[in-house]
Amino acid sequence: MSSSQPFQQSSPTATKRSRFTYRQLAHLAQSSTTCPLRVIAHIDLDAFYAQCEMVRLGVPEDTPLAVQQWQSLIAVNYPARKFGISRMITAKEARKLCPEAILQHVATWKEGDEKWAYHKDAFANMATHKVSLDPYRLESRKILACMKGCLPADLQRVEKAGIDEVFLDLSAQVHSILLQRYPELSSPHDDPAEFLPLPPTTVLDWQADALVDLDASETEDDDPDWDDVAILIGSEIVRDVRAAVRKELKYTCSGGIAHNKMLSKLGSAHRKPNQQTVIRNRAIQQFLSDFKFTKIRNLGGKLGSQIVATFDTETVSGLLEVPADRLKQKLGDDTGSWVYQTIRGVDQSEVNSRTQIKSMLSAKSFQPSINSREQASKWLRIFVSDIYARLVEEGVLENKRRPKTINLYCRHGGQTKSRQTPIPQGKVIDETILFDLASKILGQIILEGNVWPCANLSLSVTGFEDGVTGNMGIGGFLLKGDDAKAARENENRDVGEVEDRPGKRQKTERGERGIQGFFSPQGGGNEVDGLGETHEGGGDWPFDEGDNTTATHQITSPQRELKNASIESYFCKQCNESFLSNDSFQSHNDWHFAKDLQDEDRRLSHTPQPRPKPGPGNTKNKAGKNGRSGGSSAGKAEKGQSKLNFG
Ligand code: TTP
Ligand code: CA
Ligand code: CA
Repeated sequence: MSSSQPFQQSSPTATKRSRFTYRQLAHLAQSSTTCPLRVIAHIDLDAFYAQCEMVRLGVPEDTPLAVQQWQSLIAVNYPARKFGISRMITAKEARKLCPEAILQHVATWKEGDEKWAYHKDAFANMATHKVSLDPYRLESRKILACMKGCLPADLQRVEKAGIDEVFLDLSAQVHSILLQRYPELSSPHDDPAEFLPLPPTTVLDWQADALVDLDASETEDDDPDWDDVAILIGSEIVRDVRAAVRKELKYTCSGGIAHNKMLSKLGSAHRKPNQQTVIRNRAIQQFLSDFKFTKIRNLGGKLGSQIVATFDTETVSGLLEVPADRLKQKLGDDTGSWVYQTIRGVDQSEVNSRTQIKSMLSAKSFQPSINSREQASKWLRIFVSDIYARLVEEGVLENKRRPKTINLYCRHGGQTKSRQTPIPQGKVIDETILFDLASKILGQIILEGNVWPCANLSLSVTGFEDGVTGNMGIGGFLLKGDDAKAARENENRDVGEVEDRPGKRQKTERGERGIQGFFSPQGGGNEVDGLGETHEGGGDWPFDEGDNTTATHQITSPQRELKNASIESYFCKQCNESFLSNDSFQSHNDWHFAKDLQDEDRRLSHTPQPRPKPGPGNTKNKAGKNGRSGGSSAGKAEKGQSKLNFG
C-alpha cells in the first residue's frame, strides 16, 4: 500500500470517517496503554532447548531431537513430535517410538567440577550431577540481542518474558511507519478530537500470516480501519525480526500480533512452529471464545480452578454469560472486574523494557533423597559456584547489579521450608560470603527439624538492584587491589543512598517493574538453575526483628493431581497434560516449582490469585511463623493494571 493511493473523501459531505481520532493516533506514538491503535507482539522460540542443541550440534532441521534430563524429556523438536514423542514420556519410550532420534542430555555440573559440561554419562549419574541451563541462557541472550538489533533503538520496547519469549510494544515504530507511508495523516487539523480519514481501500496484504477469523458481526468486505493497518505493519515488523533470528542465529520462532499482551501471547501459541498469527481487533471475540480461559495469561492456576468450580464452565464463551455483578460478587470487586475485562480481550498491561535479571536460582532434586548436612553442603557449594558465575556475568563485581537476599529452600515430605538472610552490603560479594550465608541458613533450617530425607534443595539470590554507575563505578573498574576494594565499598554505600532517594525516576522505574512477566510460563528450568531471569526485583521476604534470617514458611508443590494412579498417568492441571511416567511428571513438577518460586512475590501482590489461607497443606503459604506475610514488592502494580486485592 502506498500514499499515492487516494484517501477517501474527508470533506464535510463525506459520511465515512475512521473510528479513530488524531489524538488517538498521537497516543500511538507514546505507546499509551489505552490507545485503541496499540500494537503488541509476542515472540516465542519453537521447541527452544531442542533448537539450542540442534544449533550447537549442527543437526539438520528435519532430524528428530529431544533434550533429555536424566530419564525425562524437557524439550522436543517438531520433527520428533511427529513420532509421538513429547515431554510427557520418558527417554526410553521415545527411543522405542523413534530409534534414530537424537536424545541429547542437558549439560551438567559434576560434583567437584568447577564448570558445567556436556557429559556423556550424565543421564546415569543423577546422584552426582546437577543440570546446568547456562547454554540455553546464553543462546537466549544472543537471540534477544538480535531481536533488539532489528528494531529502531529510539522506538523499541522489548520485554523478556521468559527464557524463550519476548513481548514487543511496536506502537511507536508502527506510528512512525504510518506517518511515512501515509503523510496525509500528519496534515494539519483543527481539533485533536477530529476523526481521521479512512485508510485507502486497498486489500491488506497479510502474506503468509495466519489470520484469525473475524467476529460473526464483521465481514472481510468491511473496509479496513487504521487499527487493521497498524496491526499489519506490526506483523511486517515481526516477520522481519523472525527472519533475522533465523538468518543470523538459525532459530525459528512463532509470533502473535494483537492489540495487547494477553492476546499476542495466545496468538504466538496458536500456530507453531515458525508461523505468526494476527488477531485483529475485529476478530478478538471470535478468537477468544474458542479457548479454555485457563489458557489465558494470569487465568491459569488457582484462580482458574476457582472460577471453574464456581461457575461450572471452563470456556471463555461459558464465562461470557456470567454478568459482571456476579463475577464481582463471587471473586471480589477487583478480581471480578479484571476477569470480566480479560475474557473480553481487554488488557492494558504495559510492555516493560527493563528486562534485567531479578533473581537467580540453583537447585537440585534428589532421587534418592539426601539425609545429611554433609551431603547438602556439597550441593550448596555447586549452587554457589553456579550462582556466583552468573553474578559475575551480571556485573556484580562492578556493582552494576546486586542481590539483597539469599534464600534456601528444602523440600521434605511434600512441603518446602525456606529461610533467607540479607546479603551484607558494603562488601563485594564472593563465593565464600555466599557459601557461609547459605550454610548458616541451612543450619537454621536443620535446627528446626524435619528436613531429612530432603528431596530438593534450592538456593536463590533475590532482590536485585541497580548499583551505581557513572563516575564512581568507572573508578572502581580502573582501580586495582585495595583501592578498587575501597571504591567498591563506596559504591555500595551509594547504593543505599540511591535506594532511599525518593526521586521521581526511581519511583517510576520501580513501578514499571511491576508484575511484568509474573506469568512468564516458559521461564525454563527443571532442576532450576535459573528460570526466566526476570524475577521481580523487590521480592524480599519479611524479616524478623533481632534475627537476620526470616521465619520459615512452607510451600507445597503447586497444585497437581494424580489422576489415575492405576494406569500410571499423572495429570498436570496447570498445563492440562497427562504425564505417563513419574519421572517425567516429577521433572515437569520441578520446573513448575522453580517457576512458582520465581513468581511468588509478584503473584501474591499483583495477580488475581486469592490469598492462600494459612494452615498445613495449603499451597505457597508465605506467612512466617509470626503470621506476617507478603513481600516488600507488594504494591508495585504494572502500569495500566490496577492492583488486585483479595480478602
Ligand atoms: P516452552 O516455550 O513451553 O516450550 P518449547 O519452547 O519447548 O516448545 P514450543 O514450541 O511449544 O514453544 O518452554 C521453553 C523451554 O522451557 C523448553 O524448551 C524447555 C523448558 N521447559 C522445561 O524444562 N520443562 C517444562 O515442563 C516446560 C513446559 C518447559
Ligand atoms: Ca517456546
Ligand atoms: Ca515459552
